[in-house]
Parts: sequence; structure tokens; C-alpha cells
Amino acid sequence: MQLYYSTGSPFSRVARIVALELGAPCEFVEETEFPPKQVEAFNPAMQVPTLVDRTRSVFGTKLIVEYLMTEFSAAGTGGPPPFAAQMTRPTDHWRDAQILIALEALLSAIVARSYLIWTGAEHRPDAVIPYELAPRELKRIYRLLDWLEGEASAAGFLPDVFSIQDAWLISTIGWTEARIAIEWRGRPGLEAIIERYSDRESVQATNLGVWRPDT
Ligand SMILES: N[C@@H](CCC(=O)N[C@@H](CS)C(=O)NCC(=O)O)C(=O)O
Repeated sequence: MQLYYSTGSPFSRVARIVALELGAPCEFVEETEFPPKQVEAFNPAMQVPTLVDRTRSVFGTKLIVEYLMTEFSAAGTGGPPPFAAQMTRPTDHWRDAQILIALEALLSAIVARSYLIWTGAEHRPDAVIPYELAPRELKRIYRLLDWLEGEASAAGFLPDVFSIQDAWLISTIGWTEARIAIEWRGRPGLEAIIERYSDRESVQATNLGVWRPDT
């Protein structure tokens, strides 16, 4: 089984953390080009991460995570605390799933805004739709951070485990810190999660380097 990833990709980092936590028998295949080339053979969206398991390609980070957790759920390692056995708890499925969706929306908004800035795609006053995307993404980012803060606690998003939700937050915040900073601090619950897991082995092993297009 191969997991195609880019070192600097926050979506890839979520999948890599999960694969490492589970001890999944993955060969980690690095895409060194951007945009990634090798995945074109397996993923119509041409993005990392992409998982290839024999004849099956799995893409979309959330589905890759679900696939890994379903196939390798018994092999959890890491901790303490232990890695979560499930993406969502049956007793609190809708809450846990909603947090994942919010995290996915947050990361997408952060990445979209960064690319708007890096590509110089500015709003034109004569545009057909008078919709200023970059400020809208920023508003979305802060509203999502505030909403997530309401669900966070010092013990993480889910009690007694290192969860996918925690891993997703770490990848997202790590990416903003290494790319275009946003004001995520001042939210004690989120800060506590980052602090609690920053030394965890899977988190350290997937650390991103600082990269900016002008360096
Ligand atoms: N919705 C996708 C997003 C993945 C994504 O945006 N990957 C980026 C790297 S972080 C990528 O491969 N970009 C290259 C491209 O879009 O051409 C997922 O959940 O996996």
C-alpha cells in the first residue's frame, strides 16, 4: 500500500499522522514536484494525499483516514493517550462528525486564501459577481476557529484519546504557522490541544518546514 504525499501538504499530513499512529503498512511516496505528478495516475483530482491499496485508489483526506482506520483499527499505537479507535463515537456521532466537517472547511478556507494571495488574484471592481473572496475566506476562517474553540477542551476534541480531529487541527495550525500566519491564538481550548500534542511522535515525524514563495 502506498501513500502519496507532499511534505508541505497539510491534508497529506493528516493522513500521514493517522497512518503512523495506526502502524499501517504504508510505503510513503513523496511527491517532490508541485503540482504533484505521480498521483495523476490514481486520482482524477490530481492531489495529495492519495492512497493506493493494490487495485484500489482512495482520495479525499477524510475518506483515506476512514479507510486506514477501518482496515487497521486493531493496530493502534502511540500515546499516551492512545490513538482514537474511531473517527466518531457512536454515542456522539453527529457532534464528532460536525467537528471534522468544520476542520475540513477551515483548512480549505486557509489554503484557498493563501493561494489567492500567492497568485495575486485580486478582486476587480468590475467583476461579474461583486464578491470579495479573500476577505470572505478570512471571515470564514475566524468564525470556524471560534466555533471550534467552543468544542475544544484541554483534553482534546474527544475525551481520553488522540483523535483525528486533534490531528486535523495540528496539521492546519502547523501549516498556517509555516506559511501565512493567521490569528488563531487567544483561544485557550485550541491552544491547549496544540500544546498537548506538539511532542507526539507522529506529529514530530511529520513536521513541516517553514516555506514561503518568496524565500
Ligand atoms: N479535498 C482534498 C484536498 C487535497 C489538496 O488540496 N491537496 C493539495 C496539496 S495540500 C494538492 O495536491 N494540490 C495540487 C493541486 O490541487 O493541483 C482532500 O481532502 O484530500
